[in-house]
Amino acid sequence: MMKNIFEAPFVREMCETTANMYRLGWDERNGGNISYLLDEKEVGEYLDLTKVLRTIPLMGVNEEDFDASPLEGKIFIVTGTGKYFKNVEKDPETNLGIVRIGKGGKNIELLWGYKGGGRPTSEFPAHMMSHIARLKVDPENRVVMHSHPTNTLAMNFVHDLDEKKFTHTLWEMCTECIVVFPEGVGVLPWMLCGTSEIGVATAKKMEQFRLVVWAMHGIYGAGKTMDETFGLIETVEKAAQIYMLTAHLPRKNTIKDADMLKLIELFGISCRKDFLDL
Ligand code: 2HA
Ligand code: ZN
Repeated sequence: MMKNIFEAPFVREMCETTANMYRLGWDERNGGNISYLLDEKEVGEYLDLTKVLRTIPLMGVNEEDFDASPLEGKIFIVTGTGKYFKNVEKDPETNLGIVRIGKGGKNIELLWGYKGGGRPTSEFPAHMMSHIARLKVDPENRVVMHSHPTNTLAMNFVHDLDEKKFTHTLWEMCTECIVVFPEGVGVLPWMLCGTSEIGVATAKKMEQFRLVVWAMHGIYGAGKTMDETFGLIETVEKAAQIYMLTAHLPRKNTIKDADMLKLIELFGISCRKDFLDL
């Protein structure tokens, strides 16, 4: 007896996370996308893995510059292209899909979802390349998340986009920022989204960072769990909010770099020391 896929923890997590992100105002219309690497054995409790509903080519992507073969056979649950985060919870089968990367990484096999002819997010190349990059650094990485958080975006328009300066300002805005993302935040200039080019650039940053800002577009996060990944973006967004609430006001107090270093020592972790001014 197969278990009910609508009750699968990974489907529930996708529903809850997209609903939270929508309610926070981060994912208007079809903005944002999530991909989540699943455990084959666990998925097998809910779906017959020999039953492929549809084979979907890796659309809009030049075969020579997007090689998904390192992910061959891996199964992901992914938000659908053109679908709204607002609607995932009430209709996961239309708005989400469970896909397996096909032979040679040339296509994907739909195992569940995308009811009515959907397909994975237009940012699928950036997601898959980010998974490949993160798995090399952290074999336990499972989640890649893209979103348009309001204050993070606002900050892109008024703050220097230099990685060190951008990270430093975020670290200064909340005491725990440096502990949550000690490696800092990668920043890409404005680039055309949905392309392999932005996927390659994002994945390159993902070798160093779990967070990558797409200037004047949004942010990418990666992590072992949905909570870790959401928490990373949430913490950046909180810091950006405090920055946007205070940037135009005279600054009377600040968290000093020497104090940030004390935090790093207290938590026994290492950080991008070259992002501090000591
Ligand atoms: O999926 O956010 O970057 C819609 C987007 C594209
Ligand atoms: Zn986007």
